[in-house]
Amino acid sequence: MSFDALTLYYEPGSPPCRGVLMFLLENGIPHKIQRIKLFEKDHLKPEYLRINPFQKVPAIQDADGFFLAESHAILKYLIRTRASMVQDHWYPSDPQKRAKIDELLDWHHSSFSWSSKLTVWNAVMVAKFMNQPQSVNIPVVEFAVGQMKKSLGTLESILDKGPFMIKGMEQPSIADLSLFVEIESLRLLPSNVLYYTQAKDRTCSFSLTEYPQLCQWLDRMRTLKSYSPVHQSFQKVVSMLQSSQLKNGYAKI
Ligand SMILES: N[C@@H](CCC(=O)N[C@@H](CS)C(=O)NCC(=O)O)C(=O)O
Repeated sequence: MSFDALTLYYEPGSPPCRGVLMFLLENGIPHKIQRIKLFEKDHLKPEYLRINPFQKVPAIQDADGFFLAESHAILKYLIRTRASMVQDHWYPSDPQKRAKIDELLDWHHSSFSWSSKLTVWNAVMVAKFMNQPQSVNIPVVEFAVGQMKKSLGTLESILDKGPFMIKGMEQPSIADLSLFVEIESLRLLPSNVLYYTQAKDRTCSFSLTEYPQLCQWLDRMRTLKSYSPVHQSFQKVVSMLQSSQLKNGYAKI
């Protein structure tokens, strides 16, 4: 099988898409990118549903036509099929380290990512970019922010034990990568999360500076060579939001 023909179905605003692309670039894995525009509902079109019936990005198509969705499954598939290209620290062969990575990846999707996505999607994408503040369900966003803060507190305490998320590791794993892209997207949030909604006078505060260990870890992750190329357009959006609303403050660190 020729691996050159790996296609990544990608939307730059999507954290799991950025995580998969960072992984491909970090390990020099040849790939092509096909943009899926969520705002234009490309992910609901019949030709994409054939690739990913779950109606989400990211997804990949391998050279032999094999399709796969879900970022964690994609990362592990790439590790298994391109073993010689992938540096061991991303998913070490040591079974206990690997099990701890799996544990954190599962926890991420069951406990953290839904609250983060729900918050950013409603408080920024729907309220600001789609200009539909009236359709944001405020109690749901407040609940999601509470859950998100609880998860960030858990990650903060995990980082008491070492520079990366897996104890005993001096380099990042795929669990660090997957969490990183999700947490980086929280920079889109204003310091009053409800600022763009119709409840902007209600306070629902958020700042990553409340998690100092996490801030240091984010800085460590930003030194990866794939960070800048993958986050260029994301950074433009953050800057645009910051310059239009500086007086409100941002969850910037
Ligand atoms: N657990 C999935 C999450 C995928 C996901 O939620 N993708 C979002 C973008 S970040 C999406 O495609 N949303 C479109 C929709 O739900 O309609 C993964 O890790 O790949």
